[in-house]
Amino acid sequence: MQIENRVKKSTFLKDYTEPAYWVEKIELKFDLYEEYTDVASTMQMYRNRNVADESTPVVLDIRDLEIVSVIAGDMVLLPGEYEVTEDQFKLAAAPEHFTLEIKTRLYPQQNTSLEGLYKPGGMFCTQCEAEGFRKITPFPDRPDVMAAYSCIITADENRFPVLLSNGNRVDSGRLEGGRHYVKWEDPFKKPSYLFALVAGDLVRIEDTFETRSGRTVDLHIYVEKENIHKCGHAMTSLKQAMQWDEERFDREYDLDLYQIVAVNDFNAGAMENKGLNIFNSKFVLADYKTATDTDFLHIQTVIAHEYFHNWTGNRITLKNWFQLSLKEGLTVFRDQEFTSDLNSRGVKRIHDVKALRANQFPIDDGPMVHPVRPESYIEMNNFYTMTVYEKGAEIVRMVYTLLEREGFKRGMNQYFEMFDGCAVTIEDFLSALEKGAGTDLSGMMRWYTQSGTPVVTVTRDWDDARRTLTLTFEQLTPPDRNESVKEPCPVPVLYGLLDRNGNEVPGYGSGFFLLTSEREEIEFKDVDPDCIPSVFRGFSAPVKVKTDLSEQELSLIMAEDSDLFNRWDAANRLYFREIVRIVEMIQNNREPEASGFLLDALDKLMQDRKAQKSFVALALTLPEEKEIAEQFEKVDVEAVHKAGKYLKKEIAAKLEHRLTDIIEWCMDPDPASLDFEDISRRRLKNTALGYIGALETDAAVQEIYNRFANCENMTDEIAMLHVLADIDHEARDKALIRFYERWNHDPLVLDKWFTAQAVSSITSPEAVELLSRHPEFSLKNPNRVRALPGAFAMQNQRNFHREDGKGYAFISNQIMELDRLNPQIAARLASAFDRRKKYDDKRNALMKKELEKISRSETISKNLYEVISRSLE
Ligand code: HT7
Ligand code: ZN
Repeated sequence: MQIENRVKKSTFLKDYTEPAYWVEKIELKFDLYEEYTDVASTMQMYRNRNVADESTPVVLDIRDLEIVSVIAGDMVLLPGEYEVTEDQFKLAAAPEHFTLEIKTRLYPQQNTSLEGLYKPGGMFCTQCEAEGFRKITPFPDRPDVMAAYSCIITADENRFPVLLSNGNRVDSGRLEGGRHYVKWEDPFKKPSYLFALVAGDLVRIEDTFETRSGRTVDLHIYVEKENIHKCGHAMTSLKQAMQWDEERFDREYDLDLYQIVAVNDFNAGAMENKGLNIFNSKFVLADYKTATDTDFLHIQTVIAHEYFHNWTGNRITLKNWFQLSLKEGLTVFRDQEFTSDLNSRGVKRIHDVKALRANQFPIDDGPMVHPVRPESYIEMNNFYTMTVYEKGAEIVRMVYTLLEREGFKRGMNQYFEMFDGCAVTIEDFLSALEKGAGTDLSGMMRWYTQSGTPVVTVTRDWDDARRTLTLTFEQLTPPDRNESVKEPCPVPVLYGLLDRNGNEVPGYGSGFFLLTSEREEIEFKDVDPDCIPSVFRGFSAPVKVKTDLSEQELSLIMAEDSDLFNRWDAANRLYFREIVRIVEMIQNNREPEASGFLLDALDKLMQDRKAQKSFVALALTLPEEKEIAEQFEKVDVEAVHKAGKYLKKEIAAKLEHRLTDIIEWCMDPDPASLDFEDISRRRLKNTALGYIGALETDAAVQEIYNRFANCENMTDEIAMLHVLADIDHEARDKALIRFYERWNHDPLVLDKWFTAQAVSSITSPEAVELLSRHPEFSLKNPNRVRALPGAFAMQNQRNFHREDGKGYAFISNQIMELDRLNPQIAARLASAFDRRKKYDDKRNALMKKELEKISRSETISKNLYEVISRSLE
């Protein structure tokens, strides 16, 4: 590759040093115009005596900045008196305390990267995490520099009546020429990544929250006029989160105003800027006609997540970006707990683990493998991963298991007390927890520093004479690019023991032990030889578990275990075994046949009227092709597809009467209700209808189409559309046309239309390419990218990996075009090639060819370079 050094430069944790100059205070002034924006920044700076003296230069970060003027102290500097390189602004030296005033001119209208200040549609907004503030003004753009901010915004009063920034609104007024201004002051010091500005013609819904100390907080959610009726659920979720954080974590909100703004063009889900959260509109806007139950639940989670950051992230922030999981892993743990407390704990756990296994485990087995606390990065934005977020949350969960609820609470209170207002490390976090809880957590740090998923193998030995069952646990983490030899991690194991009827063996109901070395044993004395261990209940550690349980034993756990997670896990393991078996039959040109034990287990499950309906829906859901692929050393794409399709159809054919009963059992939930029982009814009914659709008979298709045409909410409508989109029948086109005509005015629903086609096993690369030329498709909108090429590459196993490589070629062209507009999103899409080694030589070579083509691009961004070069390693 002929790549400039800028693109290849890594930042290392081991090189961390304190900043040479601190910023006490920064006053910002933004003059927003149609063609450009002028920014004036006045910083009160002082030297950090720990690391700097009078000869130490002042070095500020910059990116794509036009510097207009510089005043240091009261001296106007000429361009030769300061130095500007591609990524730095430098003054040769500075006094101990000084004022630095820098003016820049920005062009937000042209900023398609959606980082820094940009102009989506008719509004202005910012995204500064991780390193976007340097695209606004020169600054030590690092999380350990915490400053007091004030911000004056001026703009045309008619076009931008709403002008927002962090903190409190302290002044406003009219200016000449139809312009106006608003001044904001944030009383809390913060790092630059939490700065935010919004300007636009927006409307808001208002509410208040009374904190437990009796303060009234104003809550404002801003959206575009046409969406004003879709904010109610977001507001309810915000109030629930505020209440919950007081109750579970003793955390009260600190400002008098909490603002949320929804924008359509946004790289991620949302951003926790102090007092002014900016959200992807997908995680704010919902009504039951246009959003699914899953959308509603996601909104609740994301609103809570950003709110919880106010304490875990904003008030206590990061010493450097390597510590990202300190705020993200911890805040994901908090939002998971919130959702579990509000809905169903067992069901939430299953959803979270399913996502971790499907998306994080493969990262650990791929080229981007990294520890939860990475050692180096080229582009920080590439490290906002499932590993940092979800595996990070699993580590916090293990700590929670070790300390138990009360110990964990004491530990967290200690953390808040010790580090409020500071920028800290993961070590600081663990030591505060240890101190508060009075429990040794040494060893847990290894989970943060060592990459990879440990594999724990559990084997049984029965001693007849002693009537003793011995379980041996052995852990091994495969070597990877980060370490060739891995050390054992502390692995908490929650377990129980079932008798032959599936009842809990008394005395072993809620067992716990901590596996700390490579191999350890536990004994169950005086038990029957046919008792069955149920290990890693609730998925007590983020490991791959191998057991020697038979199909019959798994079926018993699936039917009877008191632990909902292990019931689901047993079902999932049965599916995997069955599909692997069917794949082998197909490969050996044998007629596939489903096993009696699986059909019996499902027959029983479908009749279980005591079970929670959402659980039954999850336990009836076959693993996706992408998940099945992970079971193989080398994937046979077509055989996996055929096996999955065969099994679904066979279950439907053999158990059709049970499915019909289930549909009956789940009848008539209120279409607008978000009550968990109603949501569960819809989930289970739609899962059962998915099986009916798999029969693919005219009668079945007709039934699905009729239901589709008469749906009363988006949950049912989109579920039926997905079923139809996967069937090669005239009803498919009819349904897609109908849906498009009905919903093309609503961007978030239109995304669903693109996705329903992108993930369908009968959407060819040619068809998806055609969709990418649809007038409503645009690479400029990240939601649309995720909805079409993103969904195709990540969720359409069969067609993305079509043997002729056309799927790969389509995605690589999209990546290259996208990289010129939005490198963050391009790099995300490029991770579709990360599982290359799982595929046969021909597909592997075709993927490699595309990666090489991308790598030859002269203008490649560092985001994309990092992902592609790792993939090619
Ligand atoms: N802390 C935020 C992470 C983030 C982000 C958000 C929007 C756009 C780009 C972004 N890069 C990183 C969101 C969160 O985890 O809460
Ligand atoms: Zn977060």
